[in-house]
Amino acid sequence: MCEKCKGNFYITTPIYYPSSKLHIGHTYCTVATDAMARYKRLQGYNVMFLTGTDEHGQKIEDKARESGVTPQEFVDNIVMGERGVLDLWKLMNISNDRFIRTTDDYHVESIQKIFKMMYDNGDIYKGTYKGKYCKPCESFWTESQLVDGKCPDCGREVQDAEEEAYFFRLSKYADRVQDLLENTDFLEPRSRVNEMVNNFIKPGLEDLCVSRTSFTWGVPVDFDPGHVVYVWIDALFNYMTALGYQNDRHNELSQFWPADVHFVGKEIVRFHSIIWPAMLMSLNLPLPKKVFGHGWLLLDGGKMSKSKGNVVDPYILAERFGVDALRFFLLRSFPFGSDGNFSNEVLISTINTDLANDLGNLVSRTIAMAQKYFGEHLPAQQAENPEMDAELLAMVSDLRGKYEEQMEHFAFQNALAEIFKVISRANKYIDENAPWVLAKSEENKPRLAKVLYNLLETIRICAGLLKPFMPDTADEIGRRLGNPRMDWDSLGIFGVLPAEAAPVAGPVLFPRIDMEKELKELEELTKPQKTEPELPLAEAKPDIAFDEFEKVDMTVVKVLTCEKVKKSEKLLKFTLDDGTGEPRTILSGIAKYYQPEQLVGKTLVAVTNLAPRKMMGQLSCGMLLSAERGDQLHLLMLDDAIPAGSRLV
Ligand code: ME8
Repeated sequence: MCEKCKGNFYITTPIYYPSSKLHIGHTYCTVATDAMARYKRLQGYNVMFLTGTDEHGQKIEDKARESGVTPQEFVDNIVMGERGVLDLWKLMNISNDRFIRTTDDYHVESIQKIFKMMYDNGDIYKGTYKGKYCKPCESFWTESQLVDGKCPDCGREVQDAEEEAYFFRLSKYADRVQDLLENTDFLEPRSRVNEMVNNFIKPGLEDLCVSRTSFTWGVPVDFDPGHVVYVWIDALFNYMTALGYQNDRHNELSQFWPADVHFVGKEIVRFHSIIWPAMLMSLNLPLPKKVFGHGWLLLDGGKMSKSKGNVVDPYILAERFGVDALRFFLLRSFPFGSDGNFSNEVLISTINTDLANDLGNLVSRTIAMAQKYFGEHLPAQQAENPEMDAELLAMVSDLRGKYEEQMEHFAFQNALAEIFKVISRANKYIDENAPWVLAKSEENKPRLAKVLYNLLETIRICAGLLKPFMPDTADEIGRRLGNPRMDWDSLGIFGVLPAEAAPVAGPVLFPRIDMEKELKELEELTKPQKTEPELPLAEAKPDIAFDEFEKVDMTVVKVLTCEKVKKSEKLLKFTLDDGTGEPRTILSGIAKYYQPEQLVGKTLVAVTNLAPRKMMGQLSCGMLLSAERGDQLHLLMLDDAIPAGSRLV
C-alpha cells in the first residue's frame, strides 16, 4: 500500500451474461459501482474495481448454435464487437481497473483447481441428480423450479430423470451462513436478510448440484470428462481469480481480498449471500465484507430484461443527452436499494431541473457576473456580511460530511440530494444579494466581490463532490474556475479558492430540453426494442418404435402446377412429379403462407403413403412436409439437384 493511501478498497459488479447486448439496467449497476470506485479514489483509497463477463452455460451454447457460430465467436462479438460490452463501458466512462472474462485461460485453469480442491476436501462429491427432465430443452429441473408442473422454459411436460452429477455440501454450511446473515452486516439492505433466511435457509438448504453433462460450453471437470462445472461456481470465483487466486496471471490477492463490497442485482443476492460464502468457508477463505443487493430499473412496472424484449438502449440515451447527464439521472432518480421506474419523462425532467436550471444556471450566472463586474479576476478586497452569508457558508462547510455519510451507505440518491440542496441555496443567495444592484455603486464592490467569491467557492466544492457521478462535467467546471484544488481534503474546507479567482466562461453545460419534442423523437428511437418474441413450441409427441417410423414413405417431389382451391381460403392444390411418371395431387392448407406461383418448380418433400382423403370435394393423395412454429410455417424445400422420386431415409 502506498504511504499516502488511506487503504485498499476492492469493489465489483456482477459479471454480465453476453447472451445479447447490454441494456440500461446493466448500465445502472456499473455506473453505481463506478461512482463508488471514483468516490473511494477521491477519498484517497487505492481502489481495485473489477467488472467482466460470465460467458459459459447452456444459454450461450444455444444462442451460438442458433446464430451459426461457435460459442467463443458468439461471446467475442458481444463483448468486443461494435457497441458491445467493452464499447459501452468506454462510452459510459467506466473506470474499471480490471476486466475478467470467464473464458480467459487463467480463470478456466483456476476454476478447475478450485473444483478439485473442494472435491479433495470432501465438500464436492459425486451423486445422482434426481429431478425432472425436459427432453426438448435438454434441461434438468427440480420440482420447485417447475411452473404448473411443466418445464419453466418451454411449458412442456417433464419426465422423472436421473443423472450422475457432482454436488456441493451446501447443507453443511447452513448454520454458519444463517449466522453470517443474521448477526453481521454482511448483506445489505437489511430487508434482503429476512428474504434469504426465511425463503431459502429455514426451509432447509439442500446440497447444490455443481456439474452438468447435458452441454459442453463450460469449464470441464478435468478429472471427470463429460462434466462441466456449474456456471455459478465458475462465475462467483471470478472475484478472486481476477486477483490471482489459483493462478499466476495476477498477484493482488493479499492486497485486495477480501472484497470490500460486491454490488449485485436483487435476483442474484441468493447466489452471493448463501452459495458464495459457503464455498469460501469450504476453502477456509476470508469472506467478502459486504454484499449489497440493489433494486431493478423497471419499465412500465416490469423488469427490463433481454428475454422480455423490453430493454432501453443506453447508447441512444447517452448519445442524445450526454454521458454525464445519463450517469447522473440513474443515480439521482432512484434509491439504489429499491426498484425504480424508468421513463423518458423522468430522465428529461431530471436533466432540466437539476442540471440545466440549478447547476448549469448557477455556474453560468456566477461566472458571467464575475467577468462582467470585475473582468479578469476578482479583487482581493472583499467584504463579508455574516448575516447574509452565514447560512450558505454553514451548508457548504457541512456538505462533505453529509455527503460522505450517505456515500458510505451507498445512498447515492441522498448524497446527490445533499449537493443539490446547497446548489439551490446558492441560487437563492444570488437573488437575496442581488449582485446587479450591488454593482451599481463603487462602494459596494468589495461586498459584490465577496458574494461572487462565495458562489465560486460553493461551485468548487459541489463540483468536486459531483465528480464521482459526472467526471467530465466536474473537470470542465474546475477548468472554468481556473483549475483550483478539488482533492478530498480541499472539499471539506471553505475558502480554498484563491481570493483573486479568475473564472472563465464556457458554453452552456446542460441545454434545456424541449420535453414534448424530445419525447416524440425518443419514442421513435427508444421504442422498446422488441427482440424476436419466443415462439411457442408445439407439444412433443410420445416416442414411437423405429419400425413404426419406417412405415412412413417420404418422397422428394417437384411442383408441376399449383393453384388456389375455389371457395377455400386455406387450400392450395398441387400437381406433383413424384418420379412414378403419374402426376400426384395433394391439397395443402397453406394458402395463407404462399402464393401459388411462388411454388411452381420447387423441390419439396411429401408423405406419399398416406391414405387418400377428400377435401372440398377433391382427392388429396399424401401430405407435403412443412416446419411450423407459432404462427410461422415453411414448406421443406430441398436442393433442386435432388431428383423427383428420391426417398428420404
Ligand atoms: O446475473 N435493473 O448476469 P446478467 C437493474 N452473470 N439491474 C439489472 C437489470 C435491471 N432492469 N437487468 C439486469 C448475471 N440487471 C450473472 C452474474 S456474478 C458472479 C454473475 C443486473 O447479465 C442484474 O440484477 O443477467 C445483475 O446484477 C446484473 O445486471 C447482471 O445480470
